[in-house]
Amino acid sequence: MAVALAAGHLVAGLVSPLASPFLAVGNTAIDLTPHPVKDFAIRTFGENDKLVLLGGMAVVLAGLGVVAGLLSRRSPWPGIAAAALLGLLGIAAVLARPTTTAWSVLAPLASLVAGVTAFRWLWSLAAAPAVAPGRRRFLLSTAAVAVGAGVAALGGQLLAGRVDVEASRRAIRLQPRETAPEIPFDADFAREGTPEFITPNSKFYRVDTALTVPRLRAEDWRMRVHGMVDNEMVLTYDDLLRRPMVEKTITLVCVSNEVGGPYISTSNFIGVDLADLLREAGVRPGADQLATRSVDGWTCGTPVDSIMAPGSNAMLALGMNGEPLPIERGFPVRMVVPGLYGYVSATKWLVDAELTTFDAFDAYWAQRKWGKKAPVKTMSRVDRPKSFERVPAGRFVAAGIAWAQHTGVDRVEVRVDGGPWQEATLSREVNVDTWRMWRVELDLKEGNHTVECRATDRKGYTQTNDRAAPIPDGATGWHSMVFTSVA
Ligand SMILES: Nc1nc2c(c(=O)[nH]1)N[C@H]1C(S)=C(S)[C@@H](COP(=O)(O)O)O[C@H]1N2
Ligand SMILES: [Mo]
Repeated sequence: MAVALAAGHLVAGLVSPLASPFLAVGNTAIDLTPHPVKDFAIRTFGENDKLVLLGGMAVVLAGLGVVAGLLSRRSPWPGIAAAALLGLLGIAAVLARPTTTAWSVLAPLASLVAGVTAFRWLWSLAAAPAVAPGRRRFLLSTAAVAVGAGVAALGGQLLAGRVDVEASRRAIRLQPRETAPEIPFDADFAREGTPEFITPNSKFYRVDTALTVPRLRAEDWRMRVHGMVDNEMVLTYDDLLRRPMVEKTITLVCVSNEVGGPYISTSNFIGVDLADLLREAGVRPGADQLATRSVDGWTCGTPVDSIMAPGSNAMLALGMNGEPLPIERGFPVRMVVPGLYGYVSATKWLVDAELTTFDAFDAYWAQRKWGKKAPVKTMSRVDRPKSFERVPAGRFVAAGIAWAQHTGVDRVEVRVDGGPWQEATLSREVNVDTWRMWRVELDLKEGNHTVECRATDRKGYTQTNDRAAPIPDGATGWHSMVFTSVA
């Protein structure tokens, strides 16, 4: 089993890292996992969900290896059949990946051949008369094969990492012509429990389907703008650097965020105006969807309207908080469109943009029955008190965040134990595309309490308390927190 996986990983390192059968099976598993399981994995393992998946696969494969070995005590055929079947599964997984190239199939083929050959050879040694020299020879050969597999796997890993993305990233200097306005000191209530206004890059939430982070150098980056356009374009990273560079403070939200969830962060994004670029390409009438594709094959569909509207602030982002995009954030280039959830707007490792229609094409999550269009819903969250926190009775300051992206938060109200709504104080607004913090002074009697909040946006819409799940197009409901006041 180890030899098969390692041989495939090594050949994939040479021809195309994502063709590694182990990774291809993992990526296919991610694509096929039903929502509840995916949500459970994200909730339970957070950013370690991918490591857990790979580890789980390794355990299952090792178990299959043990079973195949036990079944092969009299005849080698069960083991050979198992190696061949798993090899075929690897080939199928690699062929089904959207990133497959002509050479990709060599990697799972290497797995199949190496797996069957190694098994047959070791089996013939094991089947030799059970005398001491034969036994020793078998054990030594098995150890040698295991070491060889380790070396091959490591080699594949090194080959896959030979693209020096870190150096490419370090060499880049981004100088926005127009920088984002300074964040005022009263834009957050961090001392009272809200997040800091700008999320440090290392603390920004992360959500994507990429089992391994794509490694793409800025020098090698190309993006084709095509489909329903008058002038097809192929852009390089230098082409983008030559365009007017802007910096904008924008909040990003994930549709998978449950009421009260953590998948929201804010950054100073540096990049070029996306609407200008599409105007140059000349969008043909009728093209209502911008279908974008990541180098790892993930796709995204964005309403063209949302990008072209005056003041949309849609951009191709090259940087975050003064530095080039971190690699897991989509280096070298990602998309950002305020007002839309990330899965319909924020393509990372962006390499292709096609103007098309919503009728003609369904992107990754639309194929899985999520909303095709998904504007961010007006929301608020309690950050203090924390769940089941014990706080002193009497005067207490509750605090949290609210967002009504691209519209603006007008008001946040808070109530305790179903009592009267009390208007919270809002932090200074930075712009309508970012979150806003709230705080409110409460007078609490000793005992258990529930605090709830609800936001009203500038269109006059007040958050509904009707509970909706994140799927298909964003959760609704008031966030509430149960806590205790003690003397
Ligand atoms: N290539 C790629 N881009 C992607 C995704 C993905 O799975 N693959 N996920 C999207 C989703 S669902 C969200 S919420 C945002 C999250 O961006 P972040 O990880 O930088 O916070 O990226 C979007 N861009
Ligand atoms: Mo998301």
